Amino acid sequence: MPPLWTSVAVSANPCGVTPLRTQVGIVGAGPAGLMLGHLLHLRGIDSVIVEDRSQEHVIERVRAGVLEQGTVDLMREAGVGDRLAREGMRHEGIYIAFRSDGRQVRHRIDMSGLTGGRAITVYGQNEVIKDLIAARLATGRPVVFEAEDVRVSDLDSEHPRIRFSAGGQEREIACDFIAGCDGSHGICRPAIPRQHVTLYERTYPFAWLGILAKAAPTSEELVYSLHERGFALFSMRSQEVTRLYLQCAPDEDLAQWPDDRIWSELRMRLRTSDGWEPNEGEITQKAVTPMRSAVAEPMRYGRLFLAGDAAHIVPPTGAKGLNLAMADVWRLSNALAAFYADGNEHSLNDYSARGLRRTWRAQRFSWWMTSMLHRSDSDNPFDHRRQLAELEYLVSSEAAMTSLAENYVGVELD
Ligand code: RFL
Ligand code: PHB
Repeated sequence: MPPLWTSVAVSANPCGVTPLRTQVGIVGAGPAGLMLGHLLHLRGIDSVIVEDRSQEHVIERVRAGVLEQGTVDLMREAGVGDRLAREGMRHEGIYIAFRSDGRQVRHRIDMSGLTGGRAITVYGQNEVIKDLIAARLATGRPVVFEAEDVRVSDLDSEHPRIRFSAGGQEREIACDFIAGCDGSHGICRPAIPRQHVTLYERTYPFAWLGILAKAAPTSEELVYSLHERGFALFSMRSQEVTRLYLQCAPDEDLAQWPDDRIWSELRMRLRTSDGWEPNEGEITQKAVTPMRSAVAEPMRYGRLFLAGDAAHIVPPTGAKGLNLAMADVWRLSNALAAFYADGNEHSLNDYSARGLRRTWRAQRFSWWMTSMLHRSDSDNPFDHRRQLAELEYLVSSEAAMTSLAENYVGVELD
């Protein structure tokens, strides 16, 4: 039988720290950790979320913008989709721009038409986080921000533990399970003994310089552009805020990028022959994001389950990271619910294999989008011609556009 949950403290351990008990200890309050806590709450399963940064920091971090249909549906069904329904911007197509017959041309891919009506929604990750924190606080279930020195142990026992200090006091939580939702630089994956996990990795020889600007978007849909000076992406956050990215060097020094230089480079890379270009405005945020692919196999060790960026990183060109994180925690919450219902471990045992199938599909797509749309110093003129030929084929073949569209809007949660 699964162990019974008790909210009272159990006996002190030899170190003198009185452990709390929970069913699922969650490390990390990003989209994965917060959504998992919420989905478990809906199933009546208790959790404690332990996050090492402040609540403000977690909310302010500027990241993803594109939610797949499955993520939007999941948020709605979980009761955290009201603001998303009101403020999210549904996009039924994207543009791909590249040089064709001597001109930079934008081509629309009708994603909804090619996928039986599926679409993506543009809604900032900050907004997702705000909605999930509000939902967590409303449940009264615990979430600890600014936890220091977070550690996990006893992962292959029936009671894995999370330890940390808060307010100068050492804390310990005895759990039935731990969910490692602590992102790519967290402590959970490194806590798995080396011989029990394999990391498959690839780094790219470029990065993205991303900005947020107070400027009304000039296109209703995203524009992914390959220019001879490198990749650029036009996106948005609202009717007043544009989000833009430029391919840059992985060690790019932001000090070398005053606002004028950023706008001039964006204009050059994004302007198309029909006269389209982004509006300019005050830049309110600038950051460089390195590009990396990584997959940890398996996504489980004993009673530790990895979810989201803790298990896999994708380059942002495919807009898949947050969506993969949501798919992981949906699957994990279902598996934990099945376990607590009747002790059935089948879905828990299947969690990693099913997650890895989805992850590798997203890895392939993200790698393909990245290599098709970026310039690399090691490329020669042959590679440039091949890239353009690939793009020409993409926008002239319904089969090729359908392949992009069905991967971009995302496959159903499975
Ligand atoms: P997160 O968001 O990194 O959250 C992990 C949380 O764990 C905390 N943490 C710890 N807590 C306790 N103890 C420790 N020792 C800890 N170490 C870390 C962290 O502070 C943090 O709060 O991972 P999660 O939840 O798996 O979510 C993943 C997503 O954040 C990520 O995949 C996306 O942002 C990726 N991504 C995109 N994904 C999309 O699906 N669509 C997009 O359009 C998209 N665009 C993007 C992106 C990522 C970007 N950057 C900056 C990497 C655009 C960019 C520029
Ligand atoms: C974003 O709006 O931040 C965004 C959009 C598309 C991507 C990545 C990021 O592929």
